[in-house]
Amino acid sequence: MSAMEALILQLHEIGAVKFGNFKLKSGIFSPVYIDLRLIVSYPSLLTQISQTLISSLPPSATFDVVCGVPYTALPIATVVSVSNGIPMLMRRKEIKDYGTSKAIEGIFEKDQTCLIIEDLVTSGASVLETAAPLRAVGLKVSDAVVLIDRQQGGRENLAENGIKLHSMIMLTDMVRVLKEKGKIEEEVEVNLLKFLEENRRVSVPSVEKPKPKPRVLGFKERSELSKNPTGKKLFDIMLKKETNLCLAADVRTAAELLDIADKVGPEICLLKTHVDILPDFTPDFGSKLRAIADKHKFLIFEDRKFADIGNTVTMQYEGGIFKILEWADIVNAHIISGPGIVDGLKLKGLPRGRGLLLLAEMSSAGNLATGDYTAAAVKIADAHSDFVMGFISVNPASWKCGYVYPSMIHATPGVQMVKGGDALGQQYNTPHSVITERGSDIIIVGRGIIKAENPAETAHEYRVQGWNAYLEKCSQ
Ligand code: 5BU
Repeated sequence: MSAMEALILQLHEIGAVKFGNFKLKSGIFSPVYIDLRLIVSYPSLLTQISQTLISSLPPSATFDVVCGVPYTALPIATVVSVSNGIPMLMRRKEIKDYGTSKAIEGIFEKDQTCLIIEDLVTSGASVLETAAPLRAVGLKVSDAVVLIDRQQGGRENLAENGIKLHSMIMLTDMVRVLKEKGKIEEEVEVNLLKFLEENRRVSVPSVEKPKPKPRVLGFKERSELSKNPTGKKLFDIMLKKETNLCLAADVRTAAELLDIADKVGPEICLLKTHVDILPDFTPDFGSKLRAIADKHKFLIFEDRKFADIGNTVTMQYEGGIFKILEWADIVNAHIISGPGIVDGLKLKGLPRGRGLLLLAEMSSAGNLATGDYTAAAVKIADAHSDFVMGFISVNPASWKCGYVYPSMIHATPGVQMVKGGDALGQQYNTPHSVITERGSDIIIVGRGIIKAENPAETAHEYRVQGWNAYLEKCSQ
């Protein structure tokens, strides 16, 4: 008797393979049900499976680490790891919204290859769910090994995603062996072969494989699409520094602002100011902040929220005490006064290569920047894409124009580690939800960082969360 036949008989004996009429996760009814969760109760069987899995792989399947698909394959992967001396990784099914919020636990290096281990494959959806976060953190996934292949399209679905499936036991082999050994009647075998014939390909359920959505472009491709020099620069900085964090530096004094800018500088792509809140502002503030920005390679965004007619804003932008045009790479504007405001700011800003963010949405409760107002902001941005580099937005994924608006940058205020709000109407979402579900690019964080005991450390945590969420979005 071959090792494979012995294994099939043992699986049948412990009741891991049952025949009848069962509803599967994919919704179809099946004459066979396989429950491999039982194998944890049979240590010698678990060892045997884990050893045979690895020895059944062709030499072409090389890898540095293994990762089991949670949960049933976790013990199999653990035994494979221990008995073959191969390091293992674990994928979290639920990503925490706090702490390090890692999707993948364990130590690895970028570009290492990870073998996925699975107990049973039908459509391949579970393997794909595990491959996505592995790929998002820079690992290569080219092979998956499975104990039992139900032969219902998993192999093809995985191949389409660049993963070669290696199966230890095919369902048809299993049924043949059980019939030969007198464990099942001929009728059961015929019934099962008919079922397989009718269900050759179970598609990956729509949750795992959404309807063709526009592909999420990365910052590199989007930098090429941006028509504004500061927009391009910001995309490039984000990519190079691997950060999509903007610090809202709402501190009490200019001295404090310069201090925190220097400390948090390495973690951010952008520093947002409200220069009119600083009691100790002096004319050299701009040049001092610029020097820090150049040192740490971040851009400066004065959150001035211009709102007047074109002629007035030209003067507000360039003149007064603050001379914002001199030192701020980016400013923002409401569109309440119509497109003339963009023309006015552009007159001064574009010759200096500056960029403008339009307030398409706001984070505060009950604000009026919704629906048609948001759509009007998008229209104005389109008509001035040489100067408008993006939007202040809260949920661009919900915009009718489509959430992939690749040349524009979407920056979102109202971000903290925990969803909630303050006593004056501010509303907070988490970095992960802002970047993935809400389709934004940059998280703007103020009090979440500046009120922390160690702002630089906390900024680092926000940065990791924001950047991992971006990588996750790109890998989908
Ligand atoms: P917070 O401390 O993270 O709540 O600070 C948010 C910052 O973003 C603060 O400077 C606001 O002025 C700014 N902001 C905002 O919160 N909501 C908006 O819609 C816009 C700006 Br626009």
